[in-house]
Amino acid sequence: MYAVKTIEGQLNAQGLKVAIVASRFNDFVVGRLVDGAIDYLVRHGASADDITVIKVPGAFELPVVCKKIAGQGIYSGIIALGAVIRGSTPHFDVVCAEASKGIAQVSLQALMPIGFGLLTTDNLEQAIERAGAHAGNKGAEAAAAMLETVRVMEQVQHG
Ligand code: INI
Repeated sequence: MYAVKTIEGQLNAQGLKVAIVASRFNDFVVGRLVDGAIDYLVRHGASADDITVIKVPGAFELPVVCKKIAGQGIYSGIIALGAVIRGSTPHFDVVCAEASKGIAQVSLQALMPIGFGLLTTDNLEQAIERAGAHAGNKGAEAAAAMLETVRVMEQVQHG
């Protein structure tokens, strides 16, 4: 194979200040995503003192708070967590689309890695599966993605 330069992020969270922005709507599920994200970060070297959980009413409010804190220069990364469940949400598509688009926009505008842990499921059972049951914990996965991206961005900044 060719010897090419490869840049990869190490999954080391030591010294990282992280904000977890989490919706209170469907807190039964989102609380487990928050726990999964914190557990992942601490097991990868973060100090619990460096993790701040910020609660917002619902998924729709995630982007604006992410935007506010992304511009403050305090956090190296953000994890956005929520759960939109179709069964209980007449405006499911609107909430999902606006939350997803908004988070993506903030991430790009602020050049801030945001782990995307917004569950969008047809029913509560599917949400629970993704919040620490059969299908893993999407909060932990969002934390892992944020961490890897933070570490990649540190390296691409310096060539
Ligand atoms: N917010 C959620 O995070 N999940 C949902 O399933 C949900 N439902 O069912 O409507 C939901 N709605 C609230 C929305 O995010 C806003 O908080 C609300 O519209 C006020 O702006």
